Amino acid sequence: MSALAGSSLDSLNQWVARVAALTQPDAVHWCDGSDAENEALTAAMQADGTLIKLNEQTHPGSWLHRSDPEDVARVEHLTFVCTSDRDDAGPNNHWMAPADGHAKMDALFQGCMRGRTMYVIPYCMGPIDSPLSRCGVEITDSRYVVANMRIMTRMGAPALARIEREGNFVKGLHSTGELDPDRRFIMHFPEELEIKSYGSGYGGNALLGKKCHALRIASHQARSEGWLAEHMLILGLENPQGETHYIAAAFPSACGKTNLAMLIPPEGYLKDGWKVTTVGDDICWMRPGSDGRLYAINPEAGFFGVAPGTSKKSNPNALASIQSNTIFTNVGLTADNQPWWEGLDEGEPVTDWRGEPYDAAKRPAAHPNSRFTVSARQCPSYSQESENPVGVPISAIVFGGRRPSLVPLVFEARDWTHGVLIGAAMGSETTAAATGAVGVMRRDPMAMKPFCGYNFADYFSHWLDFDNGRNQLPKVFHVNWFRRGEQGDFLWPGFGENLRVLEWMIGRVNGTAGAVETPIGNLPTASDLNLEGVELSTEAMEKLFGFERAGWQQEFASIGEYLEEYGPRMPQALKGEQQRIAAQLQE
Ligand code: GTP
Ligand code: SPV
Ligand code: MN
Repeated sequence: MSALAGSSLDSLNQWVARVAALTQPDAVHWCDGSDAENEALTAAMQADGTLIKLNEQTHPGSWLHRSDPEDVARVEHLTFVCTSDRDDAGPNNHWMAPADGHAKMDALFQGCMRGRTMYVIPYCMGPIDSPLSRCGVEITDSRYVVANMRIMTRMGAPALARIEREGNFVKGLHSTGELDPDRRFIMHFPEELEIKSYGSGYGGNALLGKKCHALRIASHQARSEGWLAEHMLILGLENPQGETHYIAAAFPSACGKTNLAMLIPPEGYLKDGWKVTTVGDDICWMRPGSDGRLYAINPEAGFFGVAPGTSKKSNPNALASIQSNTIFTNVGLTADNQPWWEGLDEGEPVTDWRGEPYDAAKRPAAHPNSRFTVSARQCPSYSQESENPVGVPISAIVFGGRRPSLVPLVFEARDWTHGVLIGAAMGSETTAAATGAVGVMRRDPMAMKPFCGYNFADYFSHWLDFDNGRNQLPKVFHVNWFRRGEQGDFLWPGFGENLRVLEWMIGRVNGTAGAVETPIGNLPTASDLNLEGVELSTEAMEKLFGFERAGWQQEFASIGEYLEEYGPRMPQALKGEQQRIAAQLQE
């Protein structure tokens, strides 16, 4: 495909020309998203070792990519939001003045594509014909990025046509550069709808449609346009009466979104006719419809999922999805070239993710943040509603994190303001999805700590504003699949069994399920949930369904301190809610 002429594409053509002049590639290729293009790119990557062919009998059309060992996760300490006013980025972001950010990045990009081809990738986040969707163009010198963007977004000619019609799009410039961690930055310019990413070829650092566009830039845009861009899965839950409720859930990175989105109900539920369908597993854009309900789309077209822990037992739908046409990044290999990771439950690794002979004493076979990239359509639970330009109406919003202590299995917010506080107060243990220590507790409001493109105080205000008397807002819940016992074991079986909790939520939405009021919200008793066939110890029952007043007093003091860190910009309604609950906890 060549650059199209036409007035609305002038800005695109001019930008591409400017970038080419700066980066000096040998060639410029406009991606059309065709099969022929993908085959040519894949062949070139096989030839230069970027992709390793997997066993064609067991995994047709699938590939292994090994990234640089120093480039295996998002880099939050090198991620910046560049707004004219520092306070607009907020204490939740690293900030640089836009002019300084551009200067820093342009110096890195200077001549960086010499000897390489520059790829221009037009893409659409969301169904091509949806008013909720937004377009972008990523320029990159990485063929691996092109191949992943082709799976993760609606990439190529139809997106370019929409950009031509609409005129505006997000500009993303990416180069793998030297892969030097000291020359690596992920820079966002939300006021200019622009992203510049240098020095990493990995996931959220490099596939700019994902976290950079669909969360950091989009959240900023959503605030001014009256919608929400969230780090949430979207699932459809169909009950035996054939009624479907859609649920959106925000869990931090590597805390269970993909798994919940693809849930297969336990035996008894299956027999009764319960069914879960998958609309999205990572990102959700939603906006009130004319009836006041929130309608959500998944801006993505594929899954960039965590490989370790994925098995027939834990997530059969994910495993079925990745039997063909999948790119695996940083997994191990079996003797007959099948992909392998910890928790797979079958096969034996012989080669680890760095390409060395597997030695359990040295390192795991798969990197803990190894991933699969696959089209959403390959998932057995894929929902046709993923293509609905209107989106799906959301009945419940769920927040959750990895909380080894204190936080019970599930509780319900009393109202929207309380729900926003529950989201704002979220905490979770860090995971391998970002570089840095793993297992450290931190506040991760609405699972957006690494992804909110503006000041959290303004973000919470924006959330509160949806309660305007006209909207029919979803019920809000908090879950914790990760509560541990004295022995350090998980007390709740999780995975498919999480359906029991979803059933209770829908019961609350329909007014049929019971709960007990406590200062932190409405908790089910063990008998409000269907626990038939689940073995829970006495300790598990107490910790999953109990309310620990003394611990919550401390937790609320800490939440109060956290809200204060944002100063006067933090909405009074949220601080008032925190104070009201803190006072009740003292009674
Ligand atoms: P990102 O793609 O990084 O945003 O992650 P995610 O939120 O989609 O997390 P994912 O579903 O991939 O799960 C991450 C890890 O948590 C995997 O190792 C899972 O096996 C594990 N996990 C998911 N659900 C559960 C659960 O219900 N219980 C327990 N104990 N572990 C779970
Ligand atoms: C996450 O870290 O939340 C992910 C993976 O979904 S990445 O694309 O690297 O952001
Ligand atoms: Mn994610």
